[in-house]
Amino acid sequence: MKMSKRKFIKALTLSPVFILSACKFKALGINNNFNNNFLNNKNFGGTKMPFELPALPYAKNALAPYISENTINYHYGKHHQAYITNLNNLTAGTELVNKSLEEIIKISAQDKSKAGIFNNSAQVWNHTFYWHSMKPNGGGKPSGEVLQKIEQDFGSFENFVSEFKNAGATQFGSGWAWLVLDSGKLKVVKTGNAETPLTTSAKPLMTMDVWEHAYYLDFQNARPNYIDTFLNHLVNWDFVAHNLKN
Ligand code: MN3
Repeated sequence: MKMSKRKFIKALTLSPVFILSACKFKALGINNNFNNNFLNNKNFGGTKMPFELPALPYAKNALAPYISENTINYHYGKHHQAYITNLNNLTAGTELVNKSLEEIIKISAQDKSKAGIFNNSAQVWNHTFYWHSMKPNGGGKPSGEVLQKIEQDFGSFENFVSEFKNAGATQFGSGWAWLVLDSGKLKVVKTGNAETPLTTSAKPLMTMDVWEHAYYLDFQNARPNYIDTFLNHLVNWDFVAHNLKN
């Protein structure tokens, strides 16, 4: 489990060359290869500070009309970037220099004096994970092993949908809804603010940002419409399948 998270962290920044080859895979319709190559690629850095805003796995307008380019410009370009800038500023010259993002999250989670570092490092990780939890033409019912596992652990896909919707809708204020693997079983959990399952025994499989900045420009205050849209049109089940296996 530790290795797979590390692999993911190593995938936080994409080289332009890799984006091109990823697009080629996508054009060929080899989505699984695309994901595996992306997530397993160890040849790019970004695991240690100064951290950089990782490339999006799709164009900024690729999730439209469900999530607009305008939302991505603010959410990715401003909010995600701000967490990265804050994290670099807060850790510069401290003992956390040269720690990986995941190490910084785990260390700062246990130290109340490092709350600012925790909030920003976890938000960097959570957002990168969120961008990968979506894809153009995503959503709907998964197939294969993911569907089988969901039906096994939730009773039915409809039960999963209902639990996930409920988690997103009832997270009071800002936070996240997650599909995680905990002791071999799929579970839906919600976390407040920057909290992340990374600091628990559960392995994150996909996440949905329910901070207002994730949906306000496109859905105003209608969080339930955003949640429905996420489930029906955006979830990247290939990413879930990959995380489940690795
Ligand atoms: Mn956000």
